[in-house]
Amino acid sequence: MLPPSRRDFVSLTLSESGSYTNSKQWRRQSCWRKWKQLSRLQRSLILFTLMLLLVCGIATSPTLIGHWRGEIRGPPVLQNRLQTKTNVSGLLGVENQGLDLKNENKGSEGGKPIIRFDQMFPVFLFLLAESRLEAVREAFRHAWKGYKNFAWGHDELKPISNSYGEWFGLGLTLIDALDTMWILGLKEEFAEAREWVARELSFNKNVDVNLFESTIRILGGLLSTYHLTGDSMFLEKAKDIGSRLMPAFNTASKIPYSDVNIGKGTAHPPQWTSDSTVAEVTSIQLEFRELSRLTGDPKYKLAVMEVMKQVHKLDGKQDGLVPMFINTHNGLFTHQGIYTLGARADSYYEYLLKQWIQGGKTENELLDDYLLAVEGVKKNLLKKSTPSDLTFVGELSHGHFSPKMDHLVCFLPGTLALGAHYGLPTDHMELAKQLMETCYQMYAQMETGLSPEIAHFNMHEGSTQDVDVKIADRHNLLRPETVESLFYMYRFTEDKKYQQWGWEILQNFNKYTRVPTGGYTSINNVRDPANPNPRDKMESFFLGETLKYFYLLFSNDPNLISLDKYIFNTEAHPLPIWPQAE
Ligand code: DMJ
Repeated sequence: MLPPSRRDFVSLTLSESGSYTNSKQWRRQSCWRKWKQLSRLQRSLILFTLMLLLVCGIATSPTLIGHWRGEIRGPPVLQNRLQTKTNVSGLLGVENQGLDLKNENKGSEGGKPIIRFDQMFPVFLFLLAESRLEAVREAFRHAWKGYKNFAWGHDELKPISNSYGEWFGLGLTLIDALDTMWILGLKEEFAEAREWVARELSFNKNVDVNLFESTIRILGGLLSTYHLTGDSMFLEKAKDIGSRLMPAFNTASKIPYSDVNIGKGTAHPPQWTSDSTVAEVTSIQLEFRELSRLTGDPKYKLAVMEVMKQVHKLDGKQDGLVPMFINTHNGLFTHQGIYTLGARADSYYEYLLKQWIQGGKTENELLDDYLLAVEGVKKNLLKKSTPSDLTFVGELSHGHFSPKMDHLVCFLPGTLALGAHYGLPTDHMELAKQLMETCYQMYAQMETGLSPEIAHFNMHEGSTQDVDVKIADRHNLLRPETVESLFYMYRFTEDKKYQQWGWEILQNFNKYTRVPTGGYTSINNVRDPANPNPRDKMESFFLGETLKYFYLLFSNDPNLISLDKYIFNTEAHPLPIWPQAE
């Protein structure tokens, strides 16, 4: 599908038709013109290959190898990278090939110099990382091109029809993408988007917005961009949307309604119910707590912490696992008996841990609820698949176990790893590693190499494949959760296999979801590489989250949004961890 997109990556033709003049000068000009016509990624890949050849050439040159022996010299940044701990053999797949990677035999043997692989590979890894980072920047620019040309200032790009879709009418993709551009170093794109926010973005609109979605994408995006840039314009916008969302909390129970009219200052539940979703009302806390800290006005924090207090005390949990709905009139759980780590419950668990970290690890109720829930997952939802023994997280429905796992659940390995980094039990990290493998297999076992929205795991003896996908679940929405977890796993383990898995996934996004005229699209069928069937929608989280996490995954710099200084909200917007004193 979308074959022309490959042109952006591979079509490099330097041969000329015979009808032109043959002079050397013309050929030089022609080559130069061709070179200028290439995309940055193409140029980087060519340069990368040439450098690699050069490095290999030096490595195998007996005269040069002597000079090379001892230490590799280079700019400080390169020297730093060279010290990075690496698992080179895993990355290159050269185990058992007899290469002396550690090269215990330094110096020469019988007069012949020995190749210093331990010194050569770091150079290779540095170049590899740089080319992957550039590939993410290129993917972002391509997505941005579509948004800019066909959807500028609107919520979402429809890349197949070259048009746009509105949800809230607030430039959702542009706001979600602001801090990604900043982190990727895309200065021009960022400056243009900043101008739009400053001049065009107005929240004084008669429009209903979903409290959760606008909090995590808009409020979260503006707050994180304010922190990264120090530009107070973003803080002013954040205050504006934050205060306009507050009417949602005017309910009998203080459990907020799902929808707010930010122009009129009114709020209401969805038309068909007076319930709100548990994940939604418990995943707005990082943002509102931060808004209180920045403004000095406690009303935001008080409103969201009241929700946490009530949910903490509520009956109806099973071993720390929460139902999916909560009533805004009486504040009780409804539709009890179904427990999942997927849609409608997922980020409740994520925000328990993240609030505890944000607040300086002092709010014990949050930690207790998180630890209890992890035990609840282990006891009720964890099983192994057949034939590969993959550990997966299923669902419980009125006591009956279902081997169904949403792609959304793939946030969990990253969250477990984050908790272990902050001193929680080491078996959380072990579980994170197992679940990470499973989430990767949800991609690798599909014909397109892209995960479906929902997988069903086989548990019966004699199964030949671990993952089954129902026809209605075969879509892929460009979701971030697996890439997000790969990022955490790589940061904490430095195991290169996680970067390699992410690289495979990025290539498959490029192969099956990239649209030649600009943008990436959701697809309907991850099992049919011949016809993945595009959906004509690029979700804002593809730019806000997926591409950002790819970039952070491929970076070897742990200080690029340090996990000791920032906590990511559930839309991948980094917010500061509060100084201990507060
Ligand atoms: C995003 O809006 C957030 O990550 C949310 O927590 C879950 N859904 C999407 C991405 O899948």
